[in-house]
Amino acid sequence: MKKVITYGTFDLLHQGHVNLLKRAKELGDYLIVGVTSDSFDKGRGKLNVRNNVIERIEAVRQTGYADEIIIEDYLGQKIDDIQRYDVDVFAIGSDWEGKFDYLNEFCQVVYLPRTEGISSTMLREESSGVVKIGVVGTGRIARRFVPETYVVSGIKVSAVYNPEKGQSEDFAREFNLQSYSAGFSDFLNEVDAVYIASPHLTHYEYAKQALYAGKHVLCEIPFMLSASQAKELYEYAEDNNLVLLEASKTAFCPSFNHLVTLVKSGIIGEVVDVQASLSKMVESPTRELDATQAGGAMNEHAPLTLMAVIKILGIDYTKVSFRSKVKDGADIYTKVVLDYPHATSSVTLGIGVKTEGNLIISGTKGYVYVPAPWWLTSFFEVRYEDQTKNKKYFYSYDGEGLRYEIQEFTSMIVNNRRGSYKLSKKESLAIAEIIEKYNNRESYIEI
Ligand code: C2G
Repeated sequence: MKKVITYGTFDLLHQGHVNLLKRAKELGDYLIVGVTSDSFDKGRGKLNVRNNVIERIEAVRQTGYADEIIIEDYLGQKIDDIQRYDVDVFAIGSDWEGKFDYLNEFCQVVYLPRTEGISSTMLREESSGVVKIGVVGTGRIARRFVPETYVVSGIKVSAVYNPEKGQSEDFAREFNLQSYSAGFSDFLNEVDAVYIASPHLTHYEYAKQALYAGKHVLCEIPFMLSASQAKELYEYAEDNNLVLLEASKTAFCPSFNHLVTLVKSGIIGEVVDVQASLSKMVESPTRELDATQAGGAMNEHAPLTLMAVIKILGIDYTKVSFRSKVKDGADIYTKVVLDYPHATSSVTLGIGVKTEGNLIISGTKGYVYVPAPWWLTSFFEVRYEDQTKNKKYFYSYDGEGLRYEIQEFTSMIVNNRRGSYKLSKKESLAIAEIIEKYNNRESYIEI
């Protein structure tokens, strides 16, 4: 019996896929189809796959060509499969011409003609169009954001806004965008959504204007410096069927998501303490150390660290208190203690004080250790008294890591989803509330 194997994502299964499967089947007697797992596709930068793995497997099954369907979950698996299933022919579409020649060592490799004029990407774009997003602000994070959108299908940066004409034009030239500096409403007319990466104190106004103009908003951290402003905008977005998402990048990273689900599944028992720290030294004069521009360790670093605490312990804390070391009006170091009915937590934040940048979640059975920089989580370890039970988890943290929040934002727009379980409105509001309490100097001690 001649065995053939082929692989694919088979998203929004179309005639091109059907032709390919038919041709592959004709090469032998028995066809094995490897359908990529959702995590494998994420890992190789296919971030906007519409159908989940179950739907994609079902679609392949319904073509009637597959004698057996397997899941492709890791790089290098093709070599294992070919040997394990004693495969004679590996077949794949001609868009991969030459890319799988290394499999010749294990079986015959055949590149089959690709069907022209149809692709999953085309279908995805046709079904929902491409979200045109405008960037507000031209600083470091905005500069990192634009290239990250290139790997997410279904979204395209088309315009940039900065009231400083020169800066807007430079940015526009660098990334081939439409530049706006005078009219914010002209800029809004050009786009479907905005990414706000402007100075902290401008977030609320820009977000509000964008929402009022009917645009979806992805807003950098610190999202809003007041809970009432955040609440007002979330309510407006909800009433007007718009997406408003806090760009807390780590909240959307696969590794962090997995960490949260593992902890919530009880692998370290009952969680008793979460300690998250983050320090980044900056040199004065800079906006980050300027109290009049909402600088300081708390405003800069609390959003990500509090997000981690809240994702693990929830929003129902019983008490919050703050300790800060202040220089020229801005906190260069702040420690926040957040108590819960049966647990405690702390976040330590430095901007003019250097401290560790790890995340430790302690439980009654063990603890999770995420080394610095935990917010770019690509590795963590679950540790126990009996060290033979320790387990290390590794992930790929691709690019600048902004692609995950961009993917979530795009998916919310396209799939008409207005909330994200990865960072819910309630969680985002709780973070804004704690930051506001700090800025109002509630339960605050200067050291
Ligand atoms: N295909 C085709 N004609 C099209 C579109 C796709 O013949 N118009 C073929 C592709 O060449 C591939 C298969 O259909 O052989 C599945 O395509 P995708 O779902 O896009 O999967 P792909 O990303 O090519 O994954 O490990 C996975 C494999 O490397 C292939």
